Amino acid sequence: MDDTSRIDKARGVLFGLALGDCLGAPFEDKVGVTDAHIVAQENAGDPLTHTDDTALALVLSRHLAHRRGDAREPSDLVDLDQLATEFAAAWHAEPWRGYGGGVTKSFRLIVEGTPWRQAIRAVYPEGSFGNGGAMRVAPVALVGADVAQVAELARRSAEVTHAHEDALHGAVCQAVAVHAALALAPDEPVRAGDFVDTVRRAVPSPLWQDKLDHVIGLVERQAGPAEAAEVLGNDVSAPGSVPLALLSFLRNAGSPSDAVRFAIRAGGDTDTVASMAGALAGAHSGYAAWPRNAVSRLEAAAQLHLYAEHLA
Ligand code: F2R
Ligand code: MG
Ligand code: MG
Repeated sequence: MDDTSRIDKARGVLFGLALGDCLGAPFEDKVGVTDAHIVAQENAGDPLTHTDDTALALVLSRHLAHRRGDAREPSDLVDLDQLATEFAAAWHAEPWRGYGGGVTKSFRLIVEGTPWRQAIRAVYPEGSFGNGGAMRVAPVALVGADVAQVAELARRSAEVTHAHEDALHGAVCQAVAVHAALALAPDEPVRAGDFVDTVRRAVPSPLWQDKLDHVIGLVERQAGPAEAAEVLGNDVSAPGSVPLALLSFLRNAGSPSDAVRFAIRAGGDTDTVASMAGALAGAHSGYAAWPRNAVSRLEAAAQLHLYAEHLA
């Protein structure tokens, strides 16, 4: 892949993540949302304001970009102590971005001086299984050289807030899927079975294998958003949202706006599912495939361009 294509795909990932978040946020937990409602949002004149999903993805992008020059081992790209501090500082600067209840308490403890390993177990002793690790993980797919590196970086980027194994599997699932989508040419059809098999090998857990089996079944019978949400879930947990994002992409491969709209019409945690679907669709189709009017209105557009160029 030449430099221009690599940068276009990196922009596709980060702008897709942010666009899905911004377009999905107004529809969280709303029922009866149609394509017409979402298209009106895409074409409105207002700036598009992001939530915690994009805010933390920007922090992770900056972290990876800064560490790139110094890292001796690929795993050095994520410094756990530093990343935990940077995430907590982002929450402290903008607590109104719509953060989850558990992570809010953890970030407050970290800002007050509690070591992060202790802070993230203070709320849920078994760790959070929320989708916060997965929603922000896409930038690691831009810097990991292969599936093993991407999976390791995904786990490291997630474990500073999410200790539950399902949250870590969710981050790995999303990051490996973005990595696999980046490897496909924009005009290359996505073979859902092969694609899901790549992801499947990275998440060796009965629950996740079952979820991925359902994804394949739903692709085969061309399920719509309502059935997809009923079978896979559409909530703030990692297992209840990451598979739905993957399905939204696979059901609309080659048409990024439709992938985001499908995710939003599935309801529930719409900012996060649409954001993860957007990152996947942008990884496959590239920045050029996103509607210019909408991406130019993203409040973080300048930072997204900068980090995409750094990480590409
Ligand atoms: N939280 C939201 N949206 C709803 C609230 C918006 C706003 N704050 C408001 O008040 O209106 N969106 C964002 O949160 C999700 C990412 O969450 P994250 O970062 O994983 O946070 P957390 O708090 O760790 O987990 C989220 C919820 O999952 C449940 N949960 C997690 N682990 C649990 C456990 N071990 N036991 C029981 N419950 C657990 C809790 O309900 C957590 O609050 C994204 O959707 C992002 O957009
Ligand atoms: Mg959010
Ligand atoms: Mg959300």
